[in-house]
Amino acid sequence: MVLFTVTWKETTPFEGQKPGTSGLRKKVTVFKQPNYLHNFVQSTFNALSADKVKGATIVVSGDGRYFSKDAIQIIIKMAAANGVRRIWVGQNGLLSTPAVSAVIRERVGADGSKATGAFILTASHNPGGPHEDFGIKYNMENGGPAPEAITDKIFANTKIIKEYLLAEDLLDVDISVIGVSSFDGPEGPFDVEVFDSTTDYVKLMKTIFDFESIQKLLACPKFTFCYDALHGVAGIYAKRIFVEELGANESSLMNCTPKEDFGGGHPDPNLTYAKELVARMGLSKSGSQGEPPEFGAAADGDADRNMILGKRFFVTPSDSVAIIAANAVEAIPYFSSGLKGVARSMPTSAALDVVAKNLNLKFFEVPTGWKFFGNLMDAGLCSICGEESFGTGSDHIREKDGIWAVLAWLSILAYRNKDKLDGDKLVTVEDIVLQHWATYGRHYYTRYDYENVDAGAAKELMEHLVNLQSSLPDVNKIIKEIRPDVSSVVQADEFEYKDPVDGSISKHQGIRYLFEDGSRLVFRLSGTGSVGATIRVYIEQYEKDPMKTGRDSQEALAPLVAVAIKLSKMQEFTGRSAPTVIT
Ligand code: G16
Repeated sequence: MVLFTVTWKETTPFEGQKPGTSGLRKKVTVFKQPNYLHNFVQSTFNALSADKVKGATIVVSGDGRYFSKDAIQIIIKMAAANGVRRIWVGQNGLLSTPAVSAVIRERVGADGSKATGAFILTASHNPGGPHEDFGIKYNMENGGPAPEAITDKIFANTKIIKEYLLAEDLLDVDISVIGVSSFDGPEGPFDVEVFDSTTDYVKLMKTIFDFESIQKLLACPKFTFCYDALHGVAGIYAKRIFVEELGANESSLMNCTPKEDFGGGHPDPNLTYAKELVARMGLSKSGSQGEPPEFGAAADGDADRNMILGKRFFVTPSDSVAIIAANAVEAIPYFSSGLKGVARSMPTSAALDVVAKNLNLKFFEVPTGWKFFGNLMDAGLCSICGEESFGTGSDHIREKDGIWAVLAWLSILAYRNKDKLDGDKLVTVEDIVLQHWATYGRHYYTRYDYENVDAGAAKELMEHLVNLQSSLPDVNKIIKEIRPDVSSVVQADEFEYKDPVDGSISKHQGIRYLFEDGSRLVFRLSGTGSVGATIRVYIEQYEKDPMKTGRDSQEALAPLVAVAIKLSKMQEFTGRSAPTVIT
């Protein structure tokens, strides 16, 4: 047994260690400052109840971005010093965010141990590398992100921290090799177990989906498939599930080797950043080379987000969750006994609301941030949920799940095509979406992102939009001057949420302008950036008439977009004449 000692190290607080929508995200250069990561980790240990630290089993891993390997060794040494019994690390420090959630909930150690939490090392869809982003967040025993009560405590602790505990002489653990390293400290034994990153997750997926029917679909020569991991951690799951388990051709995988800097790209699965996939699917302006595949999908760095594409066809995330919910009971064995309820984040389009109403399902609208779905799921109120920000998932874990979303779509396609695999024509992604619109109507939807705007200017713009809300007649006067053809605002407010399970209230969760015809304009500041501010403008319009659901969405939404930009005085406040990203 290798011995280690514990040292109290003096430190002083850093400003700005407030966890955002999903943990603390900053530039690597910020994280690399002496004691910066240590302060946050110790503040987290201090925010947890003693039984979740002393003698506990904690997972540490992430999307493998630059600085992860150093961070893992630091956290191991701090965990040992804080009396943690055992650390579980995915091989090479890799675990997708959904896989971490699955490991917390499902994995049982050789001695019967279960994890009570996890440090997830990721900045999600933000770029990686020495000059890019790093991030850390803590997930709880239910597998979901720490609730605000805990993140507030962490933040409060970071402001007063004076010392942290470190097992300085603990040797670095080789995280590339599966196995257990055992140590002995002042409080007893301490183990680090490196395990296979995919096993627990794959096992869980097999209990949810009918792999055999997906296999048949993928084996059909008429069904062509491709998957782009954007060099994030999804690649290792894609190889294991799509190729080894389901029989897809290895050539259907794009950018599936995880890289510390995501190959220099922006690992955000949207129409702007997933360029290679978008071109392969025939969706780029320059057209495609050759016939695009029938189905394409992408993931972000930590594989919790997803983008679903058909041949020359984009499925909005808001439509995607609505379509999965509408088809789940028939197409996905896990849901065969019915859905407990469905939920979406506030800025997500109301496509899911219409499905919930038609199928008579419980429905919830929560603020942005996956943690809000967790309470509903723990209380048995929600089976499927999703967000406009390319997040979709279910109560199988407590994180959104990029690979799950792809398997859900493949299941729907397999179900719809089960009698057609030998025929002339398959039901396509586009067919499924068009049929959905014909049944439920279409929510035209777009999001404009203004990235890296001056934080002061963004704040002023938001204040301006709140001030405007005090007089609806004035708002409507301005709107009519901009576009007389746009309907009138009937309600304007800041979204506030009362959690139906614990009664907690979250205020200031986005500025809403709701129109008489069901259209909506929503404005909010991103909570996941690492520098400056990102303003998000969400624009939505409902069309029930099946004859009018086939328009180009940017064209259909042009009047509302004009209103959103002028009403918010976007150019005056930010100096920006165009958004950075349109989805
Ligand atoms: C995180 C949360 C999501 C949320 C998103 C919003 O995603 O987990 O639930 O929708 O942030 O981002 P923003 O505040 O920038 O609009 P992720 O994938 O970054 O962890």
